[in-house]
Formats: sequence, C-alpha cells, structure tokens
Amino acid sequence: MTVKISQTAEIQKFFEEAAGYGNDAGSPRLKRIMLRVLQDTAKIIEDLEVTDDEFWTAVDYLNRLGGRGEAGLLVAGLGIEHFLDLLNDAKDAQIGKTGGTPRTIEGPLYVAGAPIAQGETRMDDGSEDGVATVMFLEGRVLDLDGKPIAGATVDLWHANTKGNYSYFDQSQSEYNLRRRIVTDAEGRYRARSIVPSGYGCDPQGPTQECLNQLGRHGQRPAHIHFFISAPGYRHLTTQINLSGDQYLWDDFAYATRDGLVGEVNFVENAHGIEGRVAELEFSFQLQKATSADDEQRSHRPRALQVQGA
Ligand code: MBD
Ligand code: FE
Repeated sequence: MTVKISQTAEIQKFFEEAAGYGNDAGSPRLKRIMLRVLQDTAKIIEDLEVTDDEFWTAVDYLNRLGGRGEAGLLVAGLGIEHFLDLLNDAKDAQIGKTGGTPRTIEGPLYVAGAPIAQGETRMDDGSEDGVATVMFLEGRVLDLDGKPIAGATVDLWHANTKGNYSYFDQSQSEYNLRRRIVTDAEGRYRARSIVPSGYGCDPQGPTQECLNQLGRHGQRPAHIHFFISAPGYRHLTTQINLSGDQYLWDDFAYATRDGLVGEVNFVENAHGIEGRVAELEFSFQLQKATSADDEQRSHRPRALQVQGA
C-alpha cells in the first residue's frame, strides 16, 4: 500500500502551522476551517493527481472569477447554494420547524434599500412599455393557520425582458423591478410589473466557462425573488418560478422546488390595459419565529444602491 504524502503526520503538522495553530492570535474558528480546507485540498491534489498546470489554471480562474464578481454566480451554478437550502431543511425537520412556503436560494443579484410601498405599487419604470407583457402580481402573507399577516414586508426583485437585473445592468434605472411592499390589513400585497425573462450567465464570463467544461447550460427559468418578513415570524427567502418556461425544471441554479411554481394566466384587455396581460397570484405562509434571529435574513454581504449615484 502506498502512503499518501498528504496524510502523513509531517504534512498535517505543516498545514496546522500554515493555518495559524502555532499562535494565539486571529480567529480559532477560521483556523479550524482553514486547516480543513488545506488538508482536503492537498488530498484532492494527491488523490486525483492534479497536475501543476491544472492547479495554476484553477488559481488563475479564481482571480478571473473574483475580478468579474461572479463568485456568487458560480456557487449557485454548482448547486452549493441549493445544498445550503437542503441542509437547512434537514436541520429544520429535526427540530420540528416545518410547514409553510419552502425556502429557495437568494442568488447573487439582490440590492438592499428598494423603495417601500403600502399594499400596492408599480415596479417597472415604463422603459419596456410596448415590449414587455404587463403583469399583475398579487397574493397574501399568511401564518401556518392561513390567517393573514398585516404589516409584513414583501421585498421582491426580478429581471426585465432581457433577463437582466437593475444595478448589475447599468442601463436600467435605479431600483427598476425592485420594491418592498408592506401588506395591508388582509395580509395582501399587489404589484403591477412586467413578465420577466429567464436569466442566462454571461456567455463570455468565468461561470459559463466552467459550466461549458461540465457540459452544462447557464440558464434559469423566468422567476421572481422574495424576502418575506414580519415581526414574530421567521424570515423567508424564496422565489416563484414561472410555469411554461422551458427551463422550469432545468434550472442551472436548482432553485425551482415543488410549491414554488407560479401559474401565469394570460387575459385580454383587463386592468385597463389593451391586449394581452399576465396575472399571477401567489401567497406565502410563514412559520412563527422562535428567536429574534429567526426574523432576520442571513448576513450575506449584499449590494446597496446609493440614491442618486
Ligand atoms: C439569477 O437571477 C439568479 O436568481 C440566480 C440564482 C443566479 C443567477 C441569476
Ligand atoms: Fe434571479
């Protein structure tokens, strides 16, 4: 049996030193994680006989990935963000935190600080009038007994007809297709917007470059993102993925889940609009919070639009 160099006591000691185990400064938590990253990286290199060229290609790839701001996109595309949902679902099941609308990934394209409206709002800036299909979206925020939650915040964001998101797409106006809507006394939110198109990774970007090597596409179905929160209830991060989209169950980010498919109805000459109009109704059910932390979204670093910038 050949000895694995990476598993010898000597190399293990060496990585403990590299991870800061020989000093009292820094973060014990990060040291522990880093040691494991180093050990497991070494094991992968040795077990899979990763060549020097492969290794340095990967280092260069990380530089390019970060340079293009696509790290969050790659973790979604490799299914790691979905894995975090599955892990959190399993933890919840163990402690009996079940029921309500399923969670699904946030994705990398949220921007904090969207305009706040009471009960209803228009989300699009009119720049795609005549091109986009107008969409009337409405629903309620409910507890697990189906009772309405008034004063809940529905923070929602979606792409335009090109599949692009404002802020990241600088050709769009500030906060286009991003709003926070506070539910009314019946727990209801209403939005006039436009039917979004699915997102596709930049074909020239590093994420798609990796997906190409895996023989995979980088497309998402049309979808709408939500953060739902209310005092006393558990924060919910989720999405509605739109029925009829060819990528509905072939999402490169694995975000579509049972219970999160929105049925779009097309009607003619409704809501005072001539021609075809889309209607989408979707309600959310929240679990009760069991701690103050439960009410908050994760502390993932996010973009914040600076007004007027
Ligand atoms: C998106 O719009 C998205 O929702 C995810 C998860 C990844 C890339 C673009
Ligand atoms: Fe998205």
